[in-house]
Amino acid sequence: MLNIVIFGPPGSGKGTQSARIAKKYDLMHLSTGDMLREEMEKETSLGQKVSEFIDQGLLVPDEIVLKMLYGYMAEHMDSPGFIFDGFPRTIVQAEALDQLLDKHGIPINVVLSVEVEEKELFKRIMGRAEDSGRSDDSVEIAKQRLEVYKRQSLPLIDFYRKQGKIVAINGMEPVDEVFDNISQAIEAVKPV
Ligand code: B4P
Repeated sequence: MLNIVIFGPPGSGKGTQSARIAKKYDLMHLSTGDMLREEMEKETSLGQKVSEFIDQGLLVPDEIVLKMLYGYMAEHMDSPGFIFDGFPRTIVQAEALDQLLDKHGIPINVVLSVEVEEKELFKRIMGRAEDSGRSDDSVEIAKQRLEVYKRQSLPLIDFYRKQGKIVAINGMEPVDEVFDNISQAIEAVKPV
């Protein structure tokens, strides 16, 4: 199995690159952001609860995200691997993922840390806002999401650095070039 985590601030291109990675390496694309938005669109009771957090630019509580993710993973354990997009976003989530994968005897092969300057992040989120219809694509909420990222998600870099799994990716380049660099990083860890 090939398991990849893609990590980065909001608007860094995690979703964009994950779709390409999933296609090239035949991996199951697990985007917690997409899963949560689907619940919101279906207007389920979970969706309503989740929107209270997303609309404010806050992280959805760990227990909700973990339960949802476990459900999706359980349905797809026969896939050749996973690309975890936007997950984990907290240390609690990262520890839970390690425990779950350990139980199945499968590792995370690499954690791609996509680095993009703040000014560019805002530019991209505002560009996406034009047609995304996303309730969290506004300047105010984007600022909040960036603060939340720094406070709750950035510590994951150290967490995975200690495991020797972090590879930094320059996310400032055009999409195709970012993908070429990501592909090289994956080839270096891909089981033969
Ligand atoms: P996500 O859905 O993960 O969204 P994101 O971080 O904003 O976007 P991403 O980095 O995927 O950017 P994209 O490819 O679209 O999260 C949304 C919310 O859900 C969170 O704020 C949180 O509330 C909740 N959530 C999700 N996961 C959670 C978890 N694990 N725990 C708790 N809460 C969770 O790229 C952005 C734009 O840039 C696009 O328009 C794209 O076209 C453009 N772009 C991409 N790459 C580019 C490049 N190289 N050059 C120029 N433009 C580029």
